[in-house]
Amino acid sequence: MIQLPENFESYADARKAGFLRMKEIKENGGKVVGIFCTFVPTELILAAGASPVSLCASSDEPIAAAERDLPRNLCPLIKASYGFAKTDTCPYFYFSDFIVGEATCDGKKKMFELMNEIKETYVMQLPQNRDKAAMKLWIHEMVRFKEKLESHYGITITEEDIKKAIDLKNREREAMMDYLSLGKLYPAAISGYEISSRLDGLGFTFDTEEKIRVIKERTQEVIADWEANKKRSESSRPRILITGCPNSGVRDKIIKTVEELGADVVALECCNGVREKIDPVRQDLPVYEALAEKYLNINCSVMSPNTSRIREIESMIDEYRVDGVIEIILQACHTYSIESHYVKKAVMEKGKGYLAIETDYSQADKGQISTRLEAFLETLE
Ligand code: BJ8
Repeated sequence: MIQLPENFESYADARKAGFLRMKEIKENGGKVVGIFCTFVPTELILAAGASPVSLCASSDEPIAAAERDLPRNLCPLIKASYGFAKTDTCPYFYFSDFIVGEATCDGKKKMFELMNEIKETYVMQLPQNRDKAAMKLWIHEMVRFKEKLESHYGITITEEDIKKAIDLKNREREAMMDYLSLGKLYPAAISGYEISSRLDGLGFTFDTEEKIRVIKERTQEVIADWEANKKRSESSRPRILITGCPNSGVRDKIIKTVEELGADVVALECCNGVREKIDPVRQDLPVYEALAEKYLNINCSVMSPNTSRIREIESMIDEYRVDGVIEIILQACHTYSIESHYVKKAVMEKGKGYLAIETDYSQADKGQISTRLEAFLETLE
């Protein structure tokens, strides 16, 4: 019999529903692996017959509890993720069989040591550049993670299982890229707020085929609507690219406000945008090599150097007809904060507007951010 947390009765209805849904999945034999980052090769989790679920937290609710163990001056994503684990208030953490972390930034890496005291947290040792030695290590980490899944579940994962999972995930990426590419349409066909919320929400749908179906259906709907209405207007709304740290916890404060102030968020160079989805896993290479190559090429600022991210932003500015770039930096995120130097330089050289916003998950700076966004958008008109 699977138990609910002790303080379950005190939870709000939506959270109770999340717990009950997960409990049912587990009671029906579902396997769930909690993940934090796009560097985790979800193909291997699927090949083990399990479902990956993202635990990257976006609420400030558990931060006070986290700050009893972690420094206050730390990224809110790390504090919130740990806080949910510590307070047993996230159904996905609670019901995960184990957690997979990865050695990305220092804060996350060290937080995983503390998290491991709450629930088993397996850490993949991500190399931080893309040379031959890094590739060799990362291939080894792919095999080691496959072996971890095998020993945890007492199963054997075959290359055939992995190939099938690669095919499935590539189809999911293609569907999501088509959806994200709606931002290339002019005038804008869809709100960036919708794109980013929908993609985050789909992280909690465990059936990948269902995810693909839902996202394709919405893409077709948006195209049909745009075709029917496009002659309506030449849009004068500035077109914005969002880049930087994961934005789920600050989406309302920034992306929604930008759109309410009269601009269109058309491009998302971030982890709930194109960053992980842009490259498929090659199907003409041995599976571990193919997975290692794909995941090592993710343009996260923890990689050094990370010039491919800057090149990607430059080409997205052209493809999505972008007027201005807004970079989101979560408080105390050193890697994105330092890399913003190169982002700003590249954007300015293309003659576009650039604004960096450093923030956390609180609402304290909401008014100030809104004023800065308004002033920035005026410069783009
Ligand atoms: S692939 S962006 S999800 S590491 S946790 S680096 S914000 S200080 S989240 Fe990330 Fe993976 Fe990269 Fe994406 Fe900064 Fe905070 Fe670290 Fe962060």
